[in-house]
Amino acid sequence: MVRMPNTILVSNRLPVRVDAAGNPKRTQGGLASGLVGAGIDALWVGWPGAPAEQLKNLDELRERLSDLNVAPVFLTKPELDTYYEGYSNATLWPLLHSLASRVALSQDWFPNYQAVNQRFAEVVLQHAKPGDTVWIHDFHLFLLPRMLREAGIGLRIGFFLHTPFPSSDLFRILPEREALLTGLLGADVIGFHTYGYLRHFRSTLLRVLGTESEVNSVRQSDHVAQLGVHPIGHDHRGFVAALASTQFTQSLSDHQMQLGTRRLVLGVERLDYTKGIPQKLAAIRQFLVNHAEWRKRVLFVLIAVPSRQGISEYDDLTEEVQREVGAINGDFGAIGYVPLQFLHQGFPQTELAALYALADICLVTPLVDGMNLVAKEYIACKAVCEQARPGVLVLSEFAGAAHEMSDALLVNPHDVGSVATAIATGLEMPDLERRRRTNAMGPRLIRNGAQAWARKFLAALANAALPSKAAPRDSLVDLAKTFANAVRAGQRLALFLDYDGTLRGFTKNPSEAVPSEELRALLRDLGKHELVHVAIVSGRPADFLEQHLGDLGLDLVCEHGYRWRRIGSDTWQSVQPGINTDWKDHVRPVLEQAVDNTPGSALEEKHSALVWHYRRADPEFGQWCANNLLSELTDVTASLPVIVHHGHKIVEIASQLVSKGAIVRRLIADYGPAIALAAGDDQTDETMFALQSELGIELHTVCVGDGPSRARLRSDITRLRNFLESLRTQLNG
Ligand code: GDG
Repeated sequence: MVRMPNTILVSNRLPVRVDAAGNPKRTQGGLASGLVGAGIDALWVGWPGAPAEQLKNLDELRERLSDLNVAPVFLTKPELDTYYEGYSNATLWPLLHSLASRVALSQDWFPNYQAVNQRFAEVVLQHAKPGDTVWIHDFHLFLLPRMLREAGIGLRIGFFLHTPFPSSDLFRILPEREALLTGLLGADVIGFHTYGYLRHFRSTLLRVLGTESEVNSVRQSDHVAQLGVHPIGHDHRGFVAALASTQFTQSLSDHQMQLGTRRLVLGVERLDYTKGIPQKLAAIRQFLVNHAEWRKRVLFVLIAVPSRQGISEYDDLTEEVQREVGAINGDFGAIGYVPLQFLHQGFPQTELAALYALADICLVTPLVDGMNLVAKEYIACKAVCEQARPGVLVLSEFAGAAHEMSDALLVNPHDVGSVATAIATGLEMPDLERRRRTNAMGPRLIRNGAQAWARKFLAALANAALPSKAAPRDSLVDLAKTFANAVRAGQRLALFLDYDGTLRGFTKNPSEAVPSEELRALLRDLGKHELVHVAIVSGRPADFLEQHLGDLGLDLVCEHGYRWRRIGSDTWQSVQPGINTDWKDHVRPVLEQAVDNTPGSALEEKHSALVWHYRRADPEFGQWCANNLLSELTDVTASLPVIVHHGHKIVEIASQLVSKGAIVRRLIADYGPAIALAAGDDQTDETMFALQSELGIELHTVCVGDGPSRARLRSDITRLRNFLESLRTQLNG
């Protein structure tokens, strides 16, 4: 086994159970054996399954657990009531499964959810070293990735969600939606079972946080979170071992004898409302009504492992199910024939394997399910077990597994009639056809078991860039020193600064994005130095720049270089007098149409440009309308002297002769600096950046943001501001 002491797994529950006498026993869940089978010897951090009040001598227990490579997070009864039963199970679980009517909200739960996530972070950090890999599992710990990142020790952080991720409209119900998403985005890799869940997650980021993402990544100021589809597999090695055991052989022959010539339809699940057990019973009832010929010839065995007992919703469900099971047996049973056995208990894996091997049908009909491993185990068992009878899987379309198992009989579990028909189809299906379906799915499932899943996820995490322990070296910090030295040596310095997205962040309403007093003072101080020239080179109209920056003693350039107002003058002049703007009459109607079609969008008219703003529109619809508009403008502007520019939530049509680059070239000729800097965030700033190879001065170019750019340096608004502040300090010092 490869020893990898630097991997830490974190999940709500540990793969050990502490019994009443305080003795820890390893449990063999799919996840645990998947990870062991993949050769990963990891420390496991989690809750040991009993409230701290019931456990004696916690220090000693911690010691004993460390022998099993396990680090416990002890939780008290009040913490479990709020963090676990409350926020995790009563709020997040139904919400993530899109069962909005079951979502319970209480303001009392989230504070402890946060506090317990913090406790998990503390335990992880007690064991983690820089460079270690931490793999976090499931929705109980949505806040943990960010907490670990903020600890700043340079961990590789992975997160895997075992449930579905719902549509943004549902996720938005949560009062704490921003905190949860921000917490999760602290991870380097975030994994989902299906592409559909990933798509929902991306659209939720956009709608809740306004964060745009790529198909497989989310850029943030401090790191990039990779998004991946990593469908979990079943623990194949565990099943093969069970199939080779004597207990299996014994169970198989016992059950075979009990069944006789009768056919077996099997269901295996936790007793949870997501699993659709009442609907399954309704389908069984309908089948028995519609297919009297099968009565007495088929036996239904439903294994429902007790889950979350003591919670009224689950207890009510158990009662409802037991009542209907009794009713079905009463209605369709006969002397010596009980059609339906409902077993509210767990069984050893060998027993389960024997039932899989014998079952003619496995009925997996959750209303919604992240993946569903029973479906995979059943087919894998049919594929590898020589004694197995051929069988067919009836599978809900709403289980993640349906994406990988198209040779099952796929059903809508809400459509009781169609499930009843699928049971009949499955029972009547020829063995040859059952084997064909198993062979079509089995080999792929076997290759992609839990071990392969863990290996692939950890490989994706290993490829994620390792954050450095120290804060990232900021080349702009060095540049401030270089600039200050040059000025001290008597050289002239010029700063060409875009405004929106460069000096100031965007707001929903552009008129609110005004400079703070600190920013104004900073620009004033820099511009005051006799060897330093500062020009604000913006796309804004003249009156905005005049109003907010006009008293600072700076050169102001508006509308991307259409007009300027030089230091010491109070009038605006056209940079290139006589630019023709007759083209506006052709373009304006197209933009007016876009405003009508896109609620929340608006048209802005500048002297040299027309701008369609869609920052306040629905983000996805706005993007879609912008794409339509751009394709329409391609035709409309083909013969006009304009440039069409798609910027941050804007589409701008501007005169071709106007450019920031052209005006910066003139200002440089005028100032005569030895050294200069141009900073900007969008496509219009690229014309400034293009000058870096053209002019005979040292021009440093800074792109504020992540998009493609020819600028040599990257920054964000805060770091650029820090750079300017550091320059001011050094110039004054
Ligand atoms: C969550 C997600 C996702 C069941 N009864 C017995 C028993 N089992 C085993 C099965 C299977 C496992 O429990 C159940 O896994 P599922 O995937 O079906 O469902 P959840 O428990 O809801 O799991 C789910 C999963 O996480 C993994 O990401 O697929 O969507 O909800 O392995 O065999 N095992 C034994 N006796 C039983 O009586 N020994």
